[in-house]
Amino acid sequence: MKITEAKLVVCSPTRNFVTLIIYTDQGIYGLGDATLNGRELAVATYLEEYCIPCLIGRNPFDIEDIWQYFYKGAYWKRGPVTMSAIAAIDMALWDIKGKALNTPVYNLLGGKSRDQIMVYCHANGTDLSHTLEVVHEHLEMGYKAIRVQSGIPGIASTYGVAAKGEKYEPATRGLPHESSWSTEKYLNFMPNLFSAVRNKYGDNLHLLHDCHHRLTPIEAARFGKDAEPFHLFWMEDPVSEELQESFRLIRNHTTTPIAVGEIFNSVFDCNRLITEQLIDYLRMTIVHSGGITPLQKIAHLAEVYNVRTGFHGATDLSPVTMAAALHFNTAIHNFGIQEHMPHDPLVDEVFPHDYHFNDGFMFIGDKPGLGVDLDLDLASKYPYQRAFLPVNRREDGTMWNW
Ligand code: GCO
Ligand code: MG
Repeated sequence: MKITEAKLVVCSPTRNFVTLIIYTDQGIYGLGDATLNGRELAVATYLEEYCIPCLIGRNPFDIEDIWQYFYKGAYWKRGPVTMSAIAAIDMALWDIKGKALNTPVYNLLGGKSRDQIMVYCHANGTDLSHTLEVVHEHLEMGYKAIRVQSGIPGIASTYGVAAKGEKYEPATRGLPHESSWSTEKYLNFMPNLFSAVRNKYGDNLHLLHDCHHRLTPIEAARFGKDAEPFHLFWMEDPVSEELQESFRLIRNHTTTPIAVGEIFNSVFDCNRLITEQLIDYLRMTIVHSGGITPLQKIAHLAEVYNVRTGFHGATDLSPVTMAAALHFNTAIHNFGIQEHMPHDPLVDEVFPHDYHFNDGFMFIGDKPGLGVDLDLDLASKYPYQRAFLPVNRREDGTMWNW
């Protein structure tokens, strides 16, 4: 089998997605997601100018070799743009291999370790009582694990919360919005929210929270300690991730489990976190970390050190990534949980897929390959629209992590 052609589809059915389609001389094609929120065209150009010309004529079954060709062969290793581009190629090749062998991708990754994938959803409220209402709505939908984010008294806007009545979406059209931040107000407020959720809904619910990179290590240590009575499933991204040693300081102070990794793109972002057992859940995502091929190696390393997966699953990852993640989660032993932020129904129409949600779990179908397609006619009706993630400043105007 040979790769004959590859093309990119950049579309915006409510939000932007970049999709790579690789075609072969046997009529089989594969899909890969290359979406990097707010930087979509950088990845599309990288693929178009530098990767696609080198793909033509290769045997799509040689997944490892093709991966190394684009990773080692570029000389300029790592980085989110490069790794998202390689991920799209990798996903599409696994899709092709599954279709060619007439089997779902999870069978190529070791077979089924489980039949259902536990997911967590987002309960985002403008204030404490609104957040409690939204938790209730999600419990009614059957979710067993819920991430709570809330507006904070005295802070005009914060991560993860939309205006009342609107659906939360990280990126917005036009230039970046600015939000403001006060660590002090946040740290004082959060334990009240966790306590209110436990008082109202009891202990069975898995309770999660995303600090979204905003604390220093010692502040994160206080956050984790204050949260201990409410036994969180995890605190996510407590600190900015560049410095792996930060996590030792947090770890030394608290038993609240730690999740990190949604912006990681290589094993070298997390090798110490894993081998020194500084975290509990790895949130790397297939699209931003080079694809299924490298993540399989990372997940196997993590298994040895009792680190489980908890893959990123926000709406800025397309249904192609969600399908790839579900195959992956089905196969690996050390699966922990999967994030589920449902796509707009229009996105599901543009990307018809073979997975579904029921009563707190996701189920992957048994179509060959990844089990996702792209409706090209429908996609062409929604052209790319520039959108950015917000930026964030402290109350005195200093730029801060968003
Ligand atoms: C999450 C994430 C997202 C990111 C988004 C950025 O845990 O779901 O933090 O909401 O902010 O993916 O594009
Ligand atoms: Mg997050």
